Amino acid sequence: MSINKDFPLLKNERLLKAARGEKVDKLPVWIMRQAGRYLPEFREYRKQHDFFEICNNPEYACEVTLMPIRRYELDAAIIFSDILVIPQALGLDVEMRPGVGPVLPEPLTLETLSNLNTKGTVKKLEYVGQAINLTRHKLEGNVPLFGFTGAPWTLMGYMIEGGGSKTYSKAKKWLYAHPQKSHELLEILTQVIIDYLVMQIEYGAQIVQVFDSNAEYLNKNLYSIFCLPYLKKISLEVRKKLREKKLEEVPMVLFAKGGWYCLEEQAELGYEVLGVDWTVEPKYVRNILKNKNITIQGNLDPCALYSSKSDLNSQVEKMLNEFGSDRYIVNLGHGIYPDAPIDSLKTVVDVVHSFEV
Ligand code: 1CP
Repeated sequence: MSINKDFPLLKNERLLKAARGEKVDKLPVWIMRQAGRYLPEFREYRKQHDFFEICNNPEYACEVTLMPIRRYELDAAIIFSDILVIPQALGLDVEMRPGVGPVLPEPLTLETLSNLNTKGTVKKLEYVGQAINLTRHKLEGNVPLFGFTGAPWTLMGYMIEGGGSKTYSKAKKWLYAHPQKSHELLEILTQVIIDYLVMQIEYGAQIVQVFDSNAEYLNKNLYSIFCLPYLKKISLEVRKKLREKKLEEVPMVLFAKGGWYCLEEQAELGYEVLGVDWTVEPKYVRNILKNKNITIQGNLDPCALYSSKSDLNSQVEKMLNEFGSDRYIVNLGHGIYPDAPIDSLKTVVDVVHSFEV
């Protein structure tokens, strides 16, 4: 499959500038899960198409990616896909059940670990690259396009639990009882993630985010052993491979949800941007990360969108004042909920863009 690299000129560089630590005219804002069920047009589209059918078809994925961009003045698009396409490409079945979320009917076990299909995995994910390539063109340079992946530990969690979980105790059991097997799995995932991100960038992703949504179930000790080394390898190897392929480097974002217990360590992993959730105070974050050359992304509570317009206004303003406009990308502290009022997002974007930097 050929890659059309004759990309349109980027007209809004605000987000990439903030990621690189350069001055911006206005604060950049995007929203995790901005292409999702809170949008009536997305719900309508989902009536006609299965979740993974959208992911698999570059034209469908592109259409859904553009939905929030047409409706709001967001400063970035994020390609429509899911972190679970990696376990799928490794040979596990993943179903998206309405009202439940992702389900892996046959979760990974110690016995089936060696059955994972590790050959040609990224080739199987090239449809994501094609969706990225098409979308980058269709965006006409209006905003940059995010690629993304799940982090090794977060993917390991879904693969072993067979879906979302309240405790991730089955996956954590591996960490305590089977550390060698855990490392084996994390290493397999890390290798796929590296090549997957490089592929996304080659096809046109202008920035990439690593979602470690399940960091909150670990602690500093476990995160140091089972996450930090792999996250570092990902940032180093992606950049090395980009240089080897003579591709331009892009900023990398790490969002370790609930990973406040090792924020300082995250700053040493080679990511330009660190995402934080709403449970940490902006001042705490800025203080831990001062002089580290790190851009912060976050961290409005997704539930703040249920506030009245004037309350939401003041909460966003307070957050902007506390983070300050230096090296800051505005986002929620996690993905937007399906029942979020659609007007609230406009309020957030308006407050952010009228904030004096
Ligand atoms: O707009 C965007 O942000 C792009 C699309 C996107 C992204 C970045 C989707 C579409 N999923 C993701 C990432 C993703 N998927 C993460 C990391 C971010 C996060 O922590 O929220 C995770 C953990 C998943 C796994 C997943 N997929 C869940 C969570 C399950 C659980 O209990 O932990 C769910 C509910 C999904 C389904 C899903 N993915 C995306 C959408 C729009 C949906 C809703 C399903 C539907 O429309 O039927």
